[in-house]
Amino acid sequence: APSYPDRLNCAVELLAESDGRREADRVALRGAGGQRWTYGELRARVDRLAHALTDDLGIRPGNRVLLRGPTSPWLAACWLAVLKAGAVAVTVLANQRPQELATICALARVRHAVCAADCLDHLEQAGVPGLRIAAYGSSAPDDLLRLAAARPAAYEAVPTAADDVALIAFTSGTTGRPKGCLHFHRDVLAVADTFSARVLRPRPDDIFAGSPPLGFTFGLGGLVIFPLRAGASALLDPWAGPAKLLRDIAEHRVSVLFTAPTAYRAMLGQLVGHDVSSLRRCVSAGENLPAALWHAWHAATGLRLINGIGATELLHIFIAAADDAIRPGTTGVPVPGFEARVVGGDGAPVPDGEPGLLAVRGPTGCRYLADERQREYVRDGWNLTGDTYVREPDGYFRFVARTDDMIISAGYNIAGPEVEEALLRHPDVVEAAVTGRPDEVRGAVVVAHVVLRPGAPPGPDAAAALREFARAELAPYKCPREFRFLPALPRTPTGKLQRYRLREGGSG
Ligand code: 3SK
Repeated sequence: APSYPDRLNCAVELLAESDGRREADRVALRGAGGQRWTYGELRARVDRLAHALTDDLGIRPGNRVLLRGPTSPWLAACWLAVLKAGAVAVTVLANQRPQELATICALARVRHAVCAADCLDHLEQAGVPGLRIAAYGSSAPDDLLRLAAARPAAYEAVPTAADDVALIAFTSGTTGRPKGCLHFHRDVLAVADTFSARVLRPRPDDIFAGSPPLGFTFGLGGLVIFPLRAGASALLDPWAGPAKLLRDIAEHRVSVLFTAPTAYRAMLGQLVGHDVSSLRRCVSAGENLPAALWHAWHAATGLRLINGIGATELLHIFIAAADDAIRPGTTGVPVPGFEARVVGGDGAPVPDGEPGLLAVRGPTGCRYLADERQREYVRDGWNLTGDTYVREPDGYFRFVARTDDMIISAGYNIAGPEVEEALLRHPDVVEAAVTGRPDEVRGAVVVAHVVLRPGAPPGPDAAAALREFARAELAPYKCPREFRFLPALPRTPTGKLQRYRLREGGSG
C-alpha cells in the first residue's frame, strides 16, 4: 500500500509541477466550447479561488463546503481550491432535489455552498438554515469567479494532515437514505496510486473523458484525480448521451474512457461513422459488466474493457484487471494495495467456487458520517460491500449479485445478473433486469423486466419468444415466469439500476 508523509494536502500534490509532467504550458483541463486550461492556468485559478473562499467568504480549515454544479473545469477548480484551503468538499450531484440537498446539508452540517449559477434554484429551495451560497458563472458583482479574479494568483496551501478529512461523498445506494462517506487527503492520492497507477497505468499524453458526474466518486477519480495525478488531460463536460460522447472522443482524441456498462451498450448501437481509434483504455464500473457486452465492445473496437468494482465507501475501484490479465465475465483480482475475500455470514472465508459476501480492505475504507450502518459495513477491519461474489480457484473474483437482490425461489438461490446475461444474448433485448415477486407457494418467482430494441413489438408474442429462449439458456428454476416490457429501466442519477422500483412496479 502507498505511504504518505504526515503533512499532506492532496490538492497540492495533484497540481505540483514535478518531473515535467505538469509543466505550466501542458493542457490540464478541457471544457465545452473549446475551453482549454493549461496546468499553469489551472494552478493560478485554483489559487485565486482559494483566496476568494478564505478572504471573501470566510471559509476556514475544516469547514464543510457543499459543491454543486454540472461537470466543468470550474467545478474541478473549486473542488481543488476547497481542499487547498484546508476545507472539506461535500460533493453532490447537480440534479439532486431540494429535499435531498436539505438532508445532506443537515447530515454534514454544511454552512457554505459553492454552486453553479445555473443550478441554484434547487439549493435555494432546500431552505437550509444559515447556509451561505456562493454562485459561480453568473454576471452578479459578487459572483465567486469575479471575486477570485481580483485575488492573487498564488496561495499558500493549508498544511493539512494526511488523515484530515478532504471529502465527504454521499451515497444513497440504490434504495434511499443517504450516507456520507468521509475520505482523508491520503485516500484521494491512494486511489490514484493503486487502481490508476497500477492497473490503468495512464500516461501524461493521455486525454481522459467519460460520463460519471464529479459528485459521484467514480467520476471524481476517473476525470479529475487520476488525470491530474498522471499529469494528463481531461475533458470535463456533462454527460449528454452516447452520440455526444462519441463525437467528443473523435474531436478531442480521447484515449482513456470512464463510463458504465449501459453507456458502452448505448455507444455500441451508434458506433458506425464515429472515429474511436484514439481510445486505448476503457474502464467500466458502476454496475456489473456482462461478458456478452465485453465481447461485443472488443469485437467492435478491438479494445479490452477494464471492468472494475468500486464503492463510494472505498472511494474508487478495488478489484479490476487490465490487458492480458482480463478474464471476461469476472471483475478481476484485488488491485495492488487491496485485499479481498469471500466470506460467510460469520465473517469466515468460504471455499473458492462458493458464493458469499465480498469483503475488502486496503488503504481506503468506509467511515460513515454518524451512521449506525458503519457497524454493518465494517467488520473486523473488512469492508462488506453488499455484493455476493465467488472467488474462482485461480484467484479471480466473479460477481453474482448485489446481496439484497438474490432471489430465493422454491429453495433455490437465483442470481438476477445471471438470468439477465442470458436474456441479453437475445438479439431483441437491449436491457434486462430480474427481480423476485413474492409468491405463497415458491417464496418468490422470477420476473424479467425487459427493454426491447426499437422496432421489436412488446406483447404476448415477445414474452413467449423470450420464455422459450430462456429455457434453452438456463436451468428451468432460473427461467423468468413473468415478462414485463418497459421503455427504460429506472436508474439512480449516477446510473445504477433501482431494482426496488421494479419490485414496486415502477419504471424509468
Ligand atoms: O459505486 C460504484 O459503483 C463506483 C465504481 C467505481 C468507482 C467508484 C464508485 C463509487
